[in-house]
Amino acid sequence: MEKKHVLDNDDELLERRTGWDGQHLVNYEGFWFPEMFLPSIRSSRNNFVAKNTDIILATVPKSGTTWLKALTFSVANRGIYAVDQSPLLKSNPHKLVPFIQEYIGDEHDKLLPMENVSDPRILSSHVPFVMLPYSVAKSECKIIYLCRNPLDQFISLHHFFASNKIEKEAVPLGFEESFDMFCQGIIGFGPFWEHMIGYWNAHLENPKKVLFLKYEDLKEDIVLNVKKIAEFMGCPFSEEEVGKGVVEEISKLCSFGNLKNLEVNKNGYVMDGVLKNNTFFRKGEVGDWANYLSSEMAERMKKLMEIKFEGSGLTFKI
Ligand code: PAP
Repeated sequence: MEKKHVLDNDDELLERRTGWDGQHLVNYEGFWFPEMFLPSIRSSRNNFVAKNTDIILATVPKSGTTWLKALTFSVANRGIYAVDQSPLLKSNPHKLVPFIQEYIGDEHDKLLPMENVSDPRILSSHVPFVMLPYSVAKSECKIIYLCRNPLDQFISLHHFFASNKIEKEAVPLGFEESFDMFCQGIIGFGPFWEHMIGYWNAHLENPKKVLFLKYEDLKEDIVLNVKKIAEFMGCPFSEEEVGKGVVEEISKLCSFGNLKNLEVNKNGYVMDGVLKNNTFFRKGEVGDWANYLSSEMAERMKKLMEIKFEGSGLTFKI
């Protein structure tokens, strides 16, 4: 993918690797980032000014970002758009809730105008907790974090990279080598365990600031979780809304089956024409990993999770 790299001189010293799909990764403050995004991530870290009313969606890639964007957008705007008039019917959720770096990037980025975003602003990011814009910690804005069991996350990533071919000329590594890199934590925004534990600890420290959600829980009971999200966002559903079935309507609007089958999501691209809309809607299931990973690979991951999450209290339904 073509994008100007604007790195400082000292950045020459940073450790670099080629990701399994050919993307250039760079290690910055202990995390791996796609090199093309690092300048804008650092720029937004310094320059983004959070408002107290902002809602920041933070996710490990492929853990349900698109779903969370659709849900929070619908919850926040339910007084403005009836479900059958929702902008989600005409726009991919990533268009409605862009990443912070799409507004505040580096000087070479084509930026979206921040002044057009109405309050409460819903913005998103894949960066680890420690790399969030500095103003986020200083303001009263809230963070909704969503993650997913790493086995399914890996399978989802694997398909996403194969379908999008972000580095057109690269020959991707094989499945087992890719899995090995993932287990070593060498993946954009990884290691996944550091990413999850960073937000998990932030949530434990201040649950009013950071809501911690898991994809598997949303799949198990979306209505309960949509209510939880609305409460956390400061706009709980009234008894009247609950009685009218608004929570169920929003859940259905944002469901995998509904979004996947919309014309807008079957066609077109996001992120400057690089990522196909339809690649954000593949299977949407828990446990698809069992169709791809050998029992040895699954065992390796389960052991890794045991070690990395030990004592944290963080567990996943797989
Ligand atoms: P991103 O982080 O690059 O934006 P993200 O949306 O987190 O991607 O991940 C896509 C995954 O969420 C896909 O999972 P799969 O590969 O295992 O199928 C996609 O199918 C799933 N997904 C997208 N929308 C929904 C939804 N509305 N409900 C449930 N799962 C969804």
